[in-house]
Amino acid sequence: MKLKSLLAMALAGVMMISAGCGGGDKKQETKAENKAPQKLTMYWGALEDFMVKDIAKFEKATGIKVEAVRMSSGETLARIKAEKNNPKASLWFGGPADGQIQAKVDGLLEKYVSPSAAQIPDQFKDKDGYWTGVYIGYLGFASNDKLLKEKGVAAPKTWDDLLKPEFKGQVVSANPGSSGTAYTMLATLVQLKGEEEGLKYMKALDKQMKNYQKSGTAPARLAGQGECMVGISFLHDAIKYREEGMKDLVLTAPAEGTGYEIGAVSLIKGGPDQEAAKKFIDWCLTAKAQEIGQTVGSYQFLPHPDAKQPKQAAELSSTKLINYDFSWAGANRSKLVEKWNKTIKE
Ligand code: S7P
Repeated sequence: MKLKSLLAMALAGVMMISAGCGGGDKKQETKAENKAPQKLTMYWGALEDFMVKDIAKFEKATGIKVEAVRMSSGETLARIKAEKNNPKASLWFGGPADGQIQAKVDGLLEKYVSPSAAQIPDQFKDKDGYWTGVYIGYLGFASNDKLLKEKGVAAPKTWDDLLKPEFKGQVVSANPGSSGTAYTMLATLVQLKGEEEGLKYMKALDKQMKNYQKSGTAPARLAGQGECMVGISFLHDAIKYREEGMKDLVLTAPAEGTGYEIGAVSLIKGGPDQEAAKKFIDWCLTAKAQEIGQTVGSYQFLPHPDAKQPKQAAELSSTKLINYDFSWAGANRSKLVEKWNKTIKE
């Protein structure tokens, strides 16, 4: 009996010691984890200077270290698809919501209803909570006034004006497969004219093209540099380039109505650092964070009712917009791009 109780006591002692040791290690581990700076990897769809400024502010506010890669919408969508089983990034910021809606439909996003999203009006966020709007941009024509004057032609005022002989070989757009901007154009024309007529129009427009760019900001820049007469881009980008010195840029928007983007933010399914990603979403939806873009020339309208709208965008406020159907445009992105590719090759 004596031996038995001694053994029992000794065993209990060993158990206490090992429990004590384990607890100590855990405490140390937790301490180490708390000390390690949180990090976040994101894919970014807006301009680089906006990315650098936004991230610097977020890092300063939270101490979270951010790594970001700037890509066009089609590239981001393809990357997230390819990484589906081993996601490398947790967050997708910017670029027209269409890309993120396609990602939602393809099961690549995680629902996240940020407390900050309560402030964002319903028309600028997903009813199911998969994406939320961070800015709004209008599509249009950025023309080079000097080139127009040399040829004695007026800046285009309708979509059909782009098909005039004087613009042959003088129009630049991005490719709807890679670019969110160019996809907004494709989806706009299909919504305005119906699928058959819309694709017919795109085929006729293809004959007017000087070339297709990867990113939708390039056409406005190329028009500003005198490389083409007309670039199809979001108009806030043309305002930025004009302000940066491309004084020959003139802005027009199609009279029959134009499409627009809701630049969105969303959480990538299964990505690392989900907590940090949620913190970024909470932060970027605040009025103060939404105002950062305009400090570096990103003049999109802002969905937060308390955010100060960029005064540079005021010249766009009379633009006639179509009733752009984001759910349709997003869910049909891949299919429509395929049809466009087939149409222009025929
Ligand atoms: O940040 C300017 C901006 O126009 O860039 C995005 C634009 O679609 C470029 O991306 P793509 O290369 O995919 O076309 C817009 O979201 C944004 O307003």
